[in-house]
Amino acid sequence: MMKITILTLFPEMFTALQASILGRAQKEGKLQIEVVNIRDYTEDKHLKCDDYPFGGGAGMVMMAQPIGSAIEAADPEHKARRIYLSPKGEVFRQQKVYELLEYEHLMLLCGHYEGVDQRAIDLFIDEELSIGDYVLTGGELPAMVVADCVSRYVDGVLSPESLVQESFSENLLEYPQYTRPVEYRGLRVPDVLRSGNHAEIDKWRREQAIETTKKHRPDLLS
Ligand code: 4FM
Repeated sequence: MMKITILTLFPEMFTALQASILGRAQKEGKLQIEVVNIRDYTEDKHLKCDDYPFGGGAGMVMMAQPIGSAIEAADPEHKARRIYLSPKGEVFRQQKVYELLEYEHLMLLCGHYEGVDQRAIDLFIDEELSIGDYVLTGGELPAMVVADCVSRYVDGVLSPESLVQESFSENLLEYPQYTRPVEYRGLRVPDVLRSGNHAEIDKWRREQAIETTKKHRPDLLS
């Protein structure tokens, strides 16, 4: 059983994640996704969780206290791998998915505003990850991306067949797929795919995968 705890100021954003394919895995007891509202842990009488940045500048900074208290309540013995999602992190790639699968408990901290007080990161976080070079309004979508990628490999979430031939498994992008009908708006399914010759089909797919990779991701070939 894999456990993923998500710490956020916007817990409503995770209702979609609880449904869908991951919802089924949770009902079957293979996966547990726990969403924690950081605001429940503030010691401020007005429930404030952010404040102005020392040194000035735009926006607000998430306070260390509510984050620290929420993390310690959810993982008192520091058994979880504690991850902060932000554009400053190491870029999240498929290899990292396999590394994270070694942990029984993952904790994902979603940042907002102009960032998180650095002391919360220094004291409570094991690693900082970014899902890519763009700036979002918060770490909630990145946390869903990480939770979804990792959950696919949790025993019984997906069929093993769906996991064998996928992008990145051989450092190539996927070949094109077709289903019925044989002709749609003048475009026909390549004859080789209907030939029944599996050696030829494998050869065609490999060639297509190499061509797509050359065109869109030449960095993956070198
Ligand atoms: C933006 C968090 C600014 C903190 C955000 C600051 C993001 C990403 C992201 C929102 N997280 N990969 N890209 N988070 O944009 O992980 Cl200071």
